[in-house]
Amino acid sequence: MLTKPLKAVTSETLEACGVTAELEVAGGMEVISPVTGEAVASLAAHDVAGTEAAIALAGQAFRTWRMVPAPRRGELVRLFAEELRKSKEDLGRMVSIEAGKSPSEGLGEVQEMIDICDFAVGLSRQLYGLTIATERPGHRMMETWHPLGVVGVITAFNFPCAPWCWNTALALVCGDPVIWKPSEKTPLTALACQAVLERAMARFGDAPDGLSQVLVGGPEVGAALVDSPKVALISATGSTRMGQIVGPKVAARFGKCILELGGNNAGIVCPSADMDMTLRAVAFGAMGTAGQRCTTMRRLFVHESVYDQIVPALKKAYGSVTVGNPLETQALVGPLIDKTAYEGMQAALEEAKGLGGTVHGGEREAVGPESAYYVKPALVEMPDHAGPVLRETFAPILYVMKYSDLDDALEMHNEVGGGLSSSIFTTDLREMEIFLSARGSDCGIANVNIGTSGAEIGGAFGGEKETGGGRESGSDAWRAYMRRATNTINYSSELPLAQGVVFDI
Ligand code: UN1
Repeated sequence: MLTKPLKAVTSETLEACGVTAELEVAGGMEVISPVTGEAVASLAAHDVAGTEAAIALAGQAFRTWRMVPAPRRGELVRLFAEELRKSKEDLGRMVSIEAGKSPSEGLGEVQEMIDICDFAVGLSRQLYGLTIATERPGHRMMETWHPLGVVGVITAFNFPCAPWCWNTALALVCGDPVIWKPSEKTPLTALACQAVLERAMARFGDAPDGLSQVLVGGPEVGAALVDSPKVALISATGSTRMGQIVGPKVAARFGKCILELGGNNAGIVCPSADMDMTLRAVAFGAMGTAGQRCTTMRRLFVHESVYDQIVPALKKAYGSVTVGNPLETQALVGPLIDKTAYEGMQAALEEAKGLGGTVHGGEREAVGPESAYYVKPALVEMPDHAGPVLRETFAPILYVMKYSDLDDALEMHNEVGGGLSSSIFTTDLREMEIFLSARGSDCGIANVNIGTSGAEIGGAFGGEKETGGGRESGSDAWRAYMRRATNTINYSSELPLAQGVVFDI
């Protein structure tokens, strides 16, 4: 329970993290909490000149940091993980204040940061290249991975800190400085994370200035990062529309890009599915984080033989889910980020109705002030895979469709633009393997008997098609933050040319 005004809680939380920025700048950038719809801070924003200065400073930091041995760079990330553990409660609360997440989901996001730091510490001793057989006698061929350069990280409001950390923890061990442009909706969490990282840097001792910087500002700041040839890699999370702007700009200057964009994630419920487990997985996947994860489940294909079993149970779950203030109640579903999100949701529901959809829920809930947007999650039974079902609406809407043949379900499943996450619910080995096979799900994440959201950091995170193709976090995603050099060394006293070429002078 909160006894203080949200503004006071916000500044106390930031102070506990070590943020020293002025929070009441006259005419500054207003930060609105979706919990109440009120402004909790007003921040001084960076401009293009400030962005260029930050890029120059990061360039300097790169010259030093790239020469620090990777395991020593890992030590900084280890200290960061320690500091994150100390500030977990405060950072989790900041996420709840700024993004409206339930306490458990706010803390869960901070846990993802801790997890990727732990992963990156181990990785700092495992930045391996291959040795490769050479056709020339007395030669050795190998590849070396070197630090890449300045990394620009652009993040979205819905995950205000974890995606930054997936990038930053890896970038730091890989030898790269990071400049972070957080969403204009969630800059406070960014300042808090930066303050926590600065505590780790102070303990580390000799981290160069500008190794990690945060730029609070609008689209012009993001554009300056994207356009700068001095930023070697842009890692951007956000809408497909944003990716369509960022991708070509970075490509035009031959920069590197990791794009983690929209998804239109689906589940397939097969006749043999464990119904109780499926129900719980779908409920979390579709309603968790108020439908505002890029991995949120948005479409559900249900086999006709179990439709009358699962859909009534889902309706019941949707009817009973608690919606409310994430800071003051135990509600499972918090607010939408803003009015625009609410209007987008209502427009999609109207469109679905026009196409013969039956909408359960979706209405605004009077559980907060007029300026906050709390909604009951919507379950929509659709006669066809059409209209708004084919696109991502960043709100808690789950479209349910009946299927009779798994091949048809797969066809519809892969018909959309997004290619992020997917699930099949089955206990049939054949169905499971088909879903995971080359003719199955075309997504970057394909799950069995779990929902589409809540991925662990150990796997590579990202997706295909309009999701942008980038991979962050675990597996070998680290390679995107380094450059590869192929080295051939001649330790003989001859000079045999490759491919048998003769050139005697
Ligand atoms: C996002 O919504 O941008 O898989 C990221 C998940 C989280 C990450 C979501 N680990 O739901």
